[in-house]
Amino acid sequence: MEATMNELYDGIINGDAQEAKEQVQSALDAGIDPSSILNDSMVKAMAEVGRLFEEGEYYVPEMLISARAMQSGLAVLKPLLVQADVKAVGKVVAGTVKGDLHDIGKNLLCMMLEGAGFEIQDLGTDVSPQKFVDAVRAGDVDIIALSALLTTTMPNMKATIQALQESGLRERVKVIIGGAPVTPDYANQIGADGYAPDASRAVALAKSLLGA
Ligand code: B1M
Repeated sequence: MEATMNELYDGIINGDAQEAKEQVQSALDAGIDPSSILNDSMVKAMAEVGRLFEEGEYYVPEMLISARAMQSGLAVLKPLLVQADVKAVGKVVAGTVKGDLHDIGKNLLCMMLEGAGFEIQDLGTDVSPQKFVDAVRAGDVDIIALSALLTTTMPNMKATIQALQESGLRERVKVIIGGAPVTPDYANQIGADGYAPDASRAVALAKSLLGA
């Protein structure tokens, strides 16, 4: 069990997508809980990749291939995080804000929300405030979920909330925010309805905002 989790961790750090996929499957076959596979091995591996980048041992290409390995492991986990038989609790429009290309946390968020019965419209990465506004105007959206991984792109969360206000749509939706540099204080400061430190707590937050 321990060996599989270590090999998965190493597979992601080494950017070996095939290994990551196989080790997620082995861990599942060994009966390890999907959330433990995710949090105790995969998410930790990505944090280590970040550390290696900070120390100058990894460069952008290494971060990118680790991200690909992470995504290929997540694809194996997805069916277990997403159950098809839960009834719709509300609609969430999710995206990583303008200027920001990090999508692993946002994808995880979408998977978990979907697993909890939310309808998801994923706008992807580098999403402009106007695109969020257009999505709210177009449909029955209950929650806007904004992700940012860079301190330089966090201000685009504020810009998105401002754009919703200027379009007269702010009262129609709840706005939740998250991502590594984001804090509860920042959420208060920019007038978001809530902050969550990880994807599973974002699900609890989304449910509580809708009274579900
Ligand atoms: Co980038 N990167 N990156 N990167 N990258 C970070 C974020 C960084 C912390 C690395 C470091 O220096 N230690 C640093 C940011 C520093 C800062 O601003 N404070 C950084 C940098 C500097 C950069 C570039 C500028 C590098 C360069 O070009 N010189 C560049 C920017 C590109 C851009 O976006 N414009 C860049 C590029 C990239 C890659 C493209 C190579 C790749 C991303 C690939 C992809 O996403 N498809 C990448 C990666 C992989 C990382 C690290 C290593 C890992 C991120 C990750 O996927 N983590 C990251 C280091 C780190 O985070 N420690 C780093 C795993 C994921 C599950 O966690 O996304 O945090 P995370 O999501 C978490 C929570 O944050 C939360 O839930 C998840 C857990 O359940 N969460 C939410 C996220 N969104 C949420 C929304 C919510 C609620 C919770 O509600 C709405």
